[in-house]
Amino acid sequence: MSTPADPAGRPAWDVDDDPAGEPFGPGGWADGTTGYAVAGLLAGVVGLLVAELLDLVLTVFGWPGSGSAGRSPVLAVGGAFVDLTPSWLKEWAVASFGTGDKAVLFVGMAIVLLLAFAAIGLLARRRHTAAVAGLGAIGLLALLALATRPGAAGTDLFPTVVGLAVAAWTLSSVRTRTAAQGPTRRVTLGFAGGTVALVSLLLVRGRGTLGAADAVVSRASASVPTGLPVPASVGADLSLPGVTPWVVPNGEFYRIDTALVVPRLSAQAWSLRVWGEVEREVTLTWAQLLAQPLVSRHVTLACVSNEVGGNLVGNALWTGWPVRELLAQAGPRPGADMVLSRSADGWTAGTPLPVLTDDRDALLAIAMNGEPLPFEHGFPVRLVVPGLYGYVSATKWVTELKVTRFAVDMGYWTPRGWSALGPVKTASRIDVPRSGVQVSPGTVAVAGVAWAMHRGIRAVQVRVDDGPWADARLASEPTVDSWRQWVFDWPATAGSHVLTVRAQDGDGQWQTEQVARSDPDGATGHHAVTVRVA
Ligand SMILES: Nc1nc2c(c(=O)[nH]1)N[C@H]1C(S)=C(S)[C@@H](COP(=O)(O)O)O[C@H]1N2
Ligand SMILES: [Mo]
Repeated sequence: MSTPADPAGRPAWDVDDDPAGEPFGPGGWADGTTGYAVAGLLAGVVGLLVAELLDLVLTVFGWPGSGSAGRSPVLAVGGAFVDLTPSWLKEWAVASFGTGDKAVLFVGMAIVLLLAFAAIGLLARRRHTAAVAGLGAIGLLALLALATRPGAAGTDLFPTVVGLAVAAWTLSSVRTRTAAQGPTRRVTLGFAGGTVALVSLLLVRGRGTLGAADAVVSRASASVPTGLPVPASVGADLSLPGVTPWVVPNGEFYRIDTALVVPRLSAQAWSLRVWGEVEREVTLTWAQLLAQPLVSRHVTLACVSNEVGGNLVGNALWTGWPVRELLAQAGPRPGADMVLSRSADGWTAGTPLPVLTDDRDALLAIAMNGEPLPFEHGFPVRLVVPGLYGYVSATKWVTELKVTRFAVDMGYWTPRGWSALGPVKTASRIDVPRSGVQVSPGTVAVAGVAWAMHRGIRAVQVRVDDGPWADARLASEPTVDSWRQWVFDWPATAGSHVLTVRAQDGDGQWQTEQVARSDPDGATGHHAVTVRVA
């Protein structure tokens, strides 16, 4: 391969047809190419920094943006990307990164943006207008994302417009200076400093505490009513080492949502509007909710994206008010068959009306394991509905219940390739021994959890290799709305063995061995682990 080169040995794409304008000699870190790339990076980063800083300053001074991403161009583009993600990509992201999927999204966005800024800088070397147009295109995308966030207002665009102007100005002035004198040391330092400042700013914003001091105070001072009867759970936890505890502590509970920044609402400012096909619209405030007769219930939440053997499932003690009482006050009209619940950040779930009004105690929950809901899990109020996957029921930061019909409305995930109805499928999981480990011959406790929320678990069986199914011993089942622990004493013999588990629900149905992926309505198949006995 031969690259046409000029006398200085530069590749063709780097040859300046106007040598008088070439500021740098060939080679060295600060040759023309690097200098212009860094100029583009500086312009982009400074523009973003200005926009994000403006948003933050306005928020801290009590004027938060109105859209779900506030006025942050980074969060708006990230949020739009999440909303536009096809279900296979979402599946892959959740399967590969779990709750870390958001960090991966931001790192990916950063790489794409930095490459684009560098390319714009290189473009600026020859064609300044094209470079500015490139900046404009990126800015336009950000503005589009901002304008289409749920709840967005025109004023949300202001910081990004300012940032865009600053980016264009920076690019022009740095370019002129680069052409005149060449040294890019200050520019590089400026870019490095700007990047550090931008990342710190986004981290602070991402934690969501700045500008939400009232929410933090509100949660810290929110007290869960004491003296409520805690439902009995004797014998539900076998306390076997390595088995997920029957009640999962808040800090270990799985988290799944589309929120790039956890919404931080103040309970005092919160209200829930019930409207749509109802006799009377009702608005419930925090104080009114606390004055209701609250109950505590153990309920297991499961994510439809959970793979066979996966851990996007957990059991907690939820305290709240049965939502059927609130719906009864509003009076659903005949013909209504769905409640579209909406969160403060515009996410929605479509839940069958009968599931919310029957005797199963679907809750407007205010507490999780005796504490006010953690922000990540929906403070101040969320829905918890026994028997349904979270994506059709468990709305966190809930602010609205629209009584409607499946024929009229759809929850967030339905147009994205997920089923409108999401009853939990019967499943079982082996927690110990873990797949791939080595155990000693003799009696080995094979144990785990099984779940079929609101139907309950009647039996669990374990199979060794191709042997017969054998009954596992079941822990007690304080409620059919929670998962159930099980243990099987396995007389392990030397060699490599495959252990498989299956569960039967309270209706007598065995979980299917048919392998299905999680979209559109939940994964199926038997969980199996391979262990070596030696
Ligand atoms: N506001 C809001 N609520 C939401 C979601 C969301 O994206 N936004 N995701 C749902 C999904 S898919 C699941 S599985 C559960 C998870 O609840 P957790 O994060 O408290 O475990 O929340 C549900 N509630
Ligand atoms: Mo989910």
